Amino acid sequence: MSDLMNTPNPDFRAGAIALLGRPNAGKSTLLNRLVGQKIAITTPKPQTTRNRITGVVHREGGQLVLVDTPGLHKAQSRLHRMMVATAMRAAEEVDLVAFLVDVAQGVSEYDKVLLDRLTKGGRPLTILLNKVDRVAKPKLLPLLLELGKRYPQATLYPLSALKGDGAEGLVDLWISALPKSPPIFPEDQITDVTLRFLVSEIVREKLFLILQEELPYSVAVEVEKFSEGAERTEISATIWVAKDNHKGMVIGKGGAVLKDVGAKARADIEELLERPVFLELWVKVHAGWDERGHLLAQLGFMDGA
Ligand SMILES: Nc1nc2c(ncn2[C@@H]2O[C@H](COP(=O)(O)OP(=O)(O)OP(=O)(O)O)[C@@H](O)[C@H]2O)c(=O)[nH]1
Ligand SMILES: [Mg+2]
Repeated sequence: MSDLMNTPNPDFRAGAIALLGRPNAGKSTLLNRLVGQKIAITTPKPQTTRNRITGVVHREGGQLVLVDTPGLHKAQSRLHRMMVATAMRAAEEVDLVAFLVDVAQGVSEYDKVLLDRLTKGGRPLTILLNKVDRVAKPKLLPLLLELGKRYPQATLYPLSALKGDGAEGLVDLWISALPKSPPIFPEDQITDVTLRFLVSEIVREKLFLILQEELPYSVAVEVEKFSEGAERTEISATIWVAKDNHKGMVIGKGGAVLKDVGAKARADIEELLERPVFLELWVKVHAGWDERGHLLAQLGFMDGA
């Protein structure tokens, strides 16, 4: 290492920022965009993210530790109550809170309840008006005025997480708002999640994209074997479903659905690991897994509900 790299920069800034908002607002898309790599799965379906996922943005003058969270909604099942609790907890453990709003949807009454609560939390708040690529500019103005009036202490920032418009400016804005601090993560680390977790999420993303209606919400994926062979990485994963009749639906006629999930997941996993992958998928029933504490814990959900 050169002397330059060993000399701490006294003006370096670093801190944690939680990404909160309703399901589908674009939190995971923003995380991936700012980190510059896909570490969180994203789908057009709400309630995609189930865990908190940390992504690290490294810049010359600072470091952002972004915490992606499950979408905030009026949760029904135990799993979903745990997801919401995870997100609200994240808001208490960071230096700054970002709340994403889908501008094509506008600000709902529920958004306002959440924003009212977050402004009372005492942390600096950025309201991100996401998906600006989906609306004409003049339509943004009433939203900006309404939010500006109701939350004068918040910073309002329009952007498109998908297209990237405004992304780099946001990084600069956030770095300047964080406390002076040495880097929290080493320069080569972009996330805190394991490869096993990333692999299980890739499989779940394909299930979310391929399965219809409510079915994606009743599946969970657990990687049981992950071994680096000489030629290829061998992975075996279980897809848990909550009901007997779901099993057949996940497998499909002649195994067609599962084959499709497996092929698409394998392609992404090979890209992630940069080597050939053998992927084996099993479908197992665990009645009501999304209500059962021990399986939820086994699948990596904290019991807070
Ligand atoms: N047009 C447009 N679409 C976007 C933008 N940001 C996200 N999306 C899309 O919105 C959908 C939801 O994005 P996600 O990033 O999964 O949303 P999320 O907030 O993480 O959702 P949950 O994990 O369910 O809470 C996906 O289809 C994204 O491609 C944007 O700036 N513009
Ligand atoms: Mg998400």
